[in-house]
Amino acid sequence: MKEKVFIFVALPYANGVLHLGHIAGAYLPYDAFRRFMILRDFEVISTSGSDEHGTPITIRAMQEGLEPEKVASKFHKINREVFEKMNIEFSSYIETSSEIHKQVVKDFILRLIEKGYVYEGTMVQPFCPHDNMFLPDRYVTGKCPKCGYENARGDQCEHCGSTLEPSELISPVCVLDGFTPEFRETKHLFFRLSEFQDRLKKYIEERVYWKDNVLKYSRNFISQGLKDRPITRDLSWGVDVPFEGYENKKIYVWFEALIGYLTGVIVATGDIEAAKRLWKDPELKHYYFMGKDNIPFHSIIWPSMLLAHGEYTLPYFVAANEYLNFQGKKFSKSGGIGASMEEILATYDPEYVRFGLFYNLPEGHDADFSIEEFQNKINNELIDKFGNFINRALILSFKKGPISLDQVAQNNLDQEAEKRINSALVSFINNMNRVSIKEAFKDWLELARYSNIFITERKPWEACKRDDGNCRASIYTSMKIAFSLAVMGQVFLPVTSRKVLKWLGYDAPVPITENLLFPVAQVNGKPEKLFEKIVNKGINLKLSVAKIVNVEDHPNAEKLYLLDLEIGEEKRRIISGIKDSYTKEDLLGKKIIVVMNLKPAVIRGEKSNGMLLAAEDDAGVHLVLAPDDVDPGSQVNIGNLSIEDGELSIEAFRKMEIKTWNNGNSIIPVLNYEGDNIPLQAGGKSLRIDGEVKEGIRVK
Ligand code: B3M
Ligand code: ZN
Repeated sequence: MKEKVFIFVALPYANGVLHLGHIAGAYLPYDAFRRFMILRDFEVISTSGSDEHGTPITIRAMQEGLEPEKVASKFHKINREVFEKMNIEFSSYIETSSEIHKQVVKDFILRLIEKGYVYEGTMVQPFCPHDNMFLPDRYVTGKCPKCGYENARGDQCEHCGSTLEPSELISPVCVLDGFTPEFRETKHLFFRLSEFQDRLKKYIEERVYWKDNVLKYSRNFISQGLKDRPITRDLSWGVDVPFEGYENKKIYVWFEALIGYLTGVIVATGDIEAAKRLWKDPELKHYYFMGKDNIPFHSIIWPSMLLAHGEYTLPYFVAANEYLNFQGKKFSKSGGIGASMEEILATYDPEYVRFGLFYNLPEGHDADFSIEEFQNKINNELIDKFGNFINRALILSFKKGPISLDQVAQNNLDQEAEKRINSALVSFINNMNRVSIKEAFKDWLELARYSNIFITERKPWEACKRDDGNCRASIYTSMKIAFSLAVMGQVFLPVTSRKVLKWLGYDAPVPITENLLFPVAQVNGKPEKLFEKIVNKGINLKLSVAKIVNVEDHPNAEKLYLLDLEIGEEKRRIISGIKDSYTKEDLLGKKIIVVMNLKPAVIRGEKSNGMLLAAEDDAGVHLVLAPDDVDPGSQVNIGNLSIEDGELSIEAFRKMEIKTWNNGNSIIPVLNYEGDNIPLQAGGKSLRIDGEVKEGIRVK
């Protein structure tokens, strides 16, 4: 019988498209670990899902003018597609608004009520008299009482990670209208967290094998004393409270989302009894992956909930990564900093994205992601080192035909290579076992770098010209390195590794062991090139951010404006036919996008030196705007295409298909280039379309 493990990864809020920071912080390390455990012959049940309730969703819904369920199902679908493309897999991926989840939560909470761990109490909560509603969690912001950060949210300070109550914020304001809230008394159900102080302290003390960041945070949390926590909210979107008098309230989103792990196992196994049986087993290990702001919920709250419930074992491992920044700034779904996964996947192969993120995993400390460095790593490391070596080794072996181990007599260089393979494998396995994914990736990468050195020094092609015993040995050893890289690589680059293993004659996944047996070096079918380098193709379209500083009527044309623009140091005048949709006042100060290298034209006696980007639908014309904090004069990037010099004719410009694309968060302009939708960006953020816009409009 296989040993069973659960591997969980935090349920992402369905309020936006996941970005690289999320994927690097939690989902990719999770996926590597999941693949590793399967290849180590564990039976793995893994789960995650969309966290669809709570204020992150309702606030987003309000901003978009949509119902919360619409927002949730929209991002659930998009994020599932992101995972699918990235080959990040789950035994089950739930939605917390599903009936099954609501039922599991209800049963869980009823048991806690029955056992006396949940009680009714009153508390003061911020209330906005203007909106006539209580302001739970993210409906208030203010200064963090712990670190002084100005924009802390009512549930947590993003800056120092402290979990907060809205009443703790200094100078709180309502996010809906900026009003200062009153504080009113309201009743809520409370979870007796204080009851678990001693047991939790002992539990954390025993987790000596956890990483420093998680241990430190958890110890600190406990040392401040565990306090009872309200687990209901004055909200209309969420899981119903199974308690009389709570018809207008919902369960606190964190409290029910954590129970989502149980729902996930029930969905994966098909029934509650099976799930219970597994989870009760004292031998069962469950692992959790997440970003660092989720630590206390997993290392303290969830274990306490499980203890209160009484039927389940506690988390074995809580792993949390630090943050990945984007070109020096913090990723922000709402602030539009950093490309969303949809944008990235529209431009790059998922295996490249996986490689780039493993290379830069924010494990142990924050890391930074830049497009330029990413491209360099793909070209110089993945392709020039790994890809190139695999190619050389496989072609040599293909030409030579099968070589079995007993035919070879290895020389010193081969023996050195064998040692390298073994130590890489041992270290890789140790690191993966300790959930040190980045270290394990380094073991792999080091062997990949060495592979090139080996083949260059060993020169199988020369030995093969002489056709002595060295020829077979050198090819065999090269192939064993290739095999080992592919076996370990199964956890990082699943598609690439499968391809290589298939050429080597392995159709099924190859289990990972310290002693890899490699009886015969052979290649099935002519091996092809593994990768294509990223080349920045050139395009003759120069776009810049321009600020409108003056607007006049065209003296000879009723429908046209003359716009004076400031583009950094440069000043320009263009003519534009947007009078039906914009007044002069609307236009003044706007940061628009101008085609810089268009041949100037004279329109009804006035000279126009450029053209602005705008989209059109039934409602009229909508300007394409630059992100707010990007300065006039900044160049607009078109994916990774390099901008070539030269003047552009209007005909050539019209042939470039610029269109709009719904990226889940908003409608953005993209350039359709050789079949790919390449987002137009300034300052690392997508451009946006002004105003309320329907899907499918085209840039004018
Ligand atoms: N949805 C936090 C987040 O997306 C949260 C995790 C729930 S795991 C039970 O950052
Ligand atoms: Zn803080």
